[in-house]
Amino acid sequence: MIIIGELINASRKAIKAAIEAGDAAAIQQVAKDQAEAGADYIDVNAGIFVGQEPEYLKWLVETVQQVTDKPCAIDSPDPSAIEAALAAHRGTPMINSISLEKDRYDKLMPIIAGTQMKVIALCMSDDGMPQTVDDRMKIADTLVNGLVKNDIPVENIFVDPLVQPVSVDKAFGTGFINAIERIVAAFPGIHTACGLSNISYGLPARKFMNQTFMTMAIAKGLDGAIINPLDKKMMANIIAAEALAGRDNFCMNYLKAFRAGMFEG
Ligand code: THG
Repeated sequence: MIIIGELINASRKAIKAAIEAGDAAAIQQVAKDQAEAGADYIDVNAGIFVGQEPEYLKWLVETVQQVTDKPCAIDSPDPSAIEAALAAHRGTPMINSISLEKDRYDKLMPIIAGTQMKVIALCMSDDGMPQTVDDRMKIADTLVNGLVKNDIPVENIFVDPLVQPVSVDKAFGTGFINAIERIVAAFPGIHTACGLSNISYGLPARKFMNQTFMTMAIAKGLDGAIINPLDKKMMANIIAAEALAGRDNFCMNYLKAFRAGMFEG
């Protein structure tokens, strides 16, 4: 599982305050904690700051990279904010995300074409949120073909079928899970990703719902997720589910995690 740490997001109170105060140490602590807990990428999102998003996103990238070698997942719907953050990024980041929304697609594609960056392809278009699995597949097909034509290797594409809250519509859980199964079958070598905790929005005991949903998604082939890596039960659950799904030769990762004490407490 490719873990993208979700915690440096300005929609969270402490992060918003740290950005406004220019408190680099506070941001850096959250970056270090997530890297140590097993994050492969550190998501950075300054989306609530309309007008200042490019400047703040760039600052977040610089600030995070001063304390960790883990690359960032640059999280914005605005191609100019992504471009500003990219200019500051060392190494190979993840772009979060491109979608089929015309303006976003047309502006972002030339920035990423021919590069080795990882790219999240979000199943969203100008027609709004996809409703059915077929809607998602249609968008995914157009996005993946467009990215490959622009010399993004299929192994660097992470399709995100969009997790929506199961409290809003009981079909949203299975809709997502079935889309993962179809995407993995349709595009050999592709990766998948999602903002997993959207599933539990509006419900109590969110961590419990998130952990269980993760297990269901792993069974269908999910191999990337934007999550809270400080949730120890979630991290242990991922290790166990991947072994059970046949993605851990001789349960080596599972045994290693056990020896490291991941299943205690
Ligand atoms: N797809 C893609 N990118 C995304 C999303 C997606 N980026 C944004 C969002 N959705 C995913 N990021 C978050 C970040 C924080 C939270 C949820 C989704 C969140 N955090 C808890 C809080 O602030 O209270 C803390 C988590 C915890 O303690 O367990 O809710 O769908 N491509």
